[in-house]
Amino acid sequence: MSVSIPAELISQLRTANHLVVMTGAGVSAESGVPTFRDAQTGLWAKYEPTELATPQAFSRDPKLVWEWYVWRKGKVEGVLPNAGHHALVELQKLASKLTLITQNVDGLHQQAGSDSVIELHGSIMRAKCFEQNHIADEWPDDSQQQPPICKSCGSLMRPDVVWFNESLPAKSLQSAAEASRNCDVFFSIGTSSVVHPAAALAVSAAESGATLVEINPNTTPLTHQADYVLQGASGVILPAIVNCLKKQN
Ligand code: BV8
Repeated sequence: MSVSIPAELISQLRTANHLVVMTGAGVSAESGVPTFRDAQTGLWAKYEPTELATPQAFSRDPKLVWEWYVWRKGKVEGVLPNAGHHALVELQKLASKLTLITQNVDGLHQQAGSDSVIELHGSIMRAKCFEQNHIADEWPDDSQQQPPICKSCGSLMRPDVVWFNESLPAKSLQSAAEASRNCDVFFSIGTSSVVHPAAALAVSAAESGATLVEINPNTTPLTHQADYVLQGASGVILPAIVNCLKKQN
């Protein structure tokens, strides 16, 4: 499937000093990971993700929320990064500087080989305890009790992700905000651009003078503000951008 990338975008990318890429669940869709707002399947069909991904839901029914994450973690284990993830690794090599920020919790950017990924919403591959944030060295055995108990303090274990109504990791958000204010081109890829404060980063970049590029098969609240709207799948568009950059001028 041939994709045409605007020549002026390619020339901007060639001369850019700093690219920022922010990804959402859409980048993992082509790996077979359901996006965050995809219809939940089976047992989970009757729940809204935003109702389960909260500390209140966990306090109300820790077993239900724990089991939802074990189900989602199972969906991610065994899937592979797709052409979009790999193209971002290539882009990081071609660019003078590229800061990769993700809202995803699936670890697929790291698995593809991207380094220093800023995970704004944590990782479903890690667990920590609810009371004191003790991070577990490995995913805790929950055969005896769901959720399992923290070995350090005895409180309940939970996934190391940022729930709604929880603050994002301060250092990650600060690095992401700093990069967004100081970049030449900001890519918003595979995100519905409705979750804050992540969604505000693209606007901050645009307000700081960056060229804004959106890659998404659908429109989002950001689309009207983007300088380039590349409507399509990231697994197709990102490799096309890398191929254009690899061609000599
Ligand atoms: C906070 C981890 C302070 C958990 C997640 C300002 C305005 C409005 C609301 C707020 C605001 N400030 C704060 C809020 C409240 C809230 C919020 O944003 N609510 C929204 C929903 C209205 N934000 C928070 O609570 C944040 N915390 O602000 O703290 C605070 C402190 C104390 C007390 C109160 C406040 C925390 C937000 C983080 C929540 N955690 N994830 C988990 O995963 O279980 S967010 C969750 O949504 C995922 O991380 C996901 O990544 C993220 C965003 O979703 P997307 O990635 O965009 O995925 P989605 O499915 O929506 O869209 C996929 C897109 O891909 C689509 O556009 C689709 O078209 C596209 N696509 C599909 N296929 C492809 C594709 N694109 C490219 N290629 C393809 N092939």
